Amino acid sequence: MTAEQDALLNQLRTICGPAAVLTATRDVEPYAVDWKRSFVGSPLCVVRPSNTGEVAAIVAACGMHGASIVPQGGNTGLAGGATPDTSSSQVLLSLNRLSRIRSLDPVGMTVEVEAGAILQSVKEEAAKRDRMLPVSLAAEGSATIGGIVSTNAGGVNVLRYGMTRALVLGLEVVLADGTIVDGLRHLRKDNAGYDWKQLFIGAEGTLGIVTAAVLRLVPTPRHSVTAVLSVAGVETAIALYAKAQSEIGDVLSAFELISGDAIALVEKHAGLKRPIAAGEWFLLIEAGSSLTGLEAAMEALLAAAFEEELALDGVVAASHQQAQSLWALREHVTEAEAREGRSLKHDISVPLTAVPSFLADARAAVANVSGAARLNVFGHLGDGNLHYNVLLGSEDDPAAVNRAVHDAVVRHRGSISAEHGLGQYRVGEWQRTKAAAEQALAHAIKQAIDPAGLFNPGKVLAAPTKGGTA
Ligand code: 2HG
Ligand code: ZN
Repeated sequence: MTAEQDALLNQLRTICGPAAVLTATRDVEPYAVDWKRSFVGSPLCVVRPSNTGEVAAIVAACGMHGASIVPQGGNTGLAGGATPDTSSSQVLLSLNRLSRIRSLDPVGMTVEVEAGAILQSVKEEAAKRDRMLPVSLAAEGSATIGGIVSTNAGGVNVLRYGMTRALVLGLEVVLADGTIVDGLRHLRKDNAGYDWKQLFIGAEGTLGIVTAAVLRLVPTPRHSVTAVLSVAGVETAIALYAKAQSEIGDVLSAFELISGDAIALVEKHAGLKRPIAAGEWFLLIEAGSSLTGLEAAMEALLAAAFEEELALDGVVAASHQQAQSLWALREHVTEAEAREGRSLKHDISVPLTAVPSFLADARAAVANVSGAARLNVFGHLGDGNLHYNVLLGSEDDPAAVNRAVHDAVVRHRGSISAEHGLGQYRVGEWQRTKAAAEQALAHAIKQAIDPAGLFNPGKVLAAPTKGGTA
């Protein structure tokens, strides 16, 4: 350890108290590895401030001593955005102790909450006041507000409520020089100048530290209904989606796609059983409303789907418990995939109507570069967002498979990261596939806000190449 690093550690201990600065290997390890154990880092220390003032002082101290900062919330990300590098020189800033719900207004329908608050606990607080924070993720028991804002998290209800960005009304952030910017306004309408908070949403901690947010709440739907259908092909799934939009579009809250192979993995590893006869694809459809009559509307949709031979089989949940067990099939796919073996994640989106041709194109492209790869495809069909995951054979080259899938995405004018972000995992592919002018814009923003590269270096942005940015 250098004398400069030693001086920094002492300063951090003075700012937050010695107990909030972790350096012992066993204390640091849980923060240094992502949950899937795909990324392993080694920070100088983990620092756990308890308020925004301490965060600001930490940032200023790190700036002074030239130590870069990796912010972390619940450590549930899938792109390595919150994992430090292996240089043993970065400060891992855990926001977990900033976990207060500062206020909750059920009439104005807003909540002001600190970055380290767990998504599920904020949802539970809102539910007590008959309000809902409509971000639904399998990881919501650990994911934090700062994390979902910083990654612009998606989830299964984006179809109705939008990505996290659509819910953020105000932010408090700490800038690279330690300035605290208080933008915690509870306003639905605010056109007084540039909407700077948008820059920090989805920036994955590369521009500043989000310490608190004001989020929009919605009324809790009093009634909800869940159905699972099986269909023969993805074209049929899309036809069914269009029909669902026409019939129940204003109450539709999820329209998820799960391949028959993914369901088979869930049956194998999670011990769950498919509730209906198999097709090539399964659809999980949910609707919610404060008005009654949802069940009848969903039954009518299913009846029409059978009549028009769009669906092979289907079931509408008869109880809340049954709805939960239908959702369990979907929620266990990630875990089942991890248990099956080495997998390569692709979080892609294409225009909805391009999904069938993307699937055919990507399948051929993957087969071309790999002998033994198997596909595990599922996702948020209504959003055009597929988790096009590939279970690799022992001889398969992950980089070649990555490129094959992403090239198919580019051919369909899609995105190589729909909801998980770039983190460190997709930086190289971002650099390879993103237009030069867009990369230049991203670097100009970084340069303007964090010129010394203090925040989360190596994430989101690749270093500019000589003489240009692409
Ligand atoms: C989901 O939709 C998550 O369940 C995880 O975004 C996706 O495991 C994945 O690839
Ligand atoms: Zn997802």
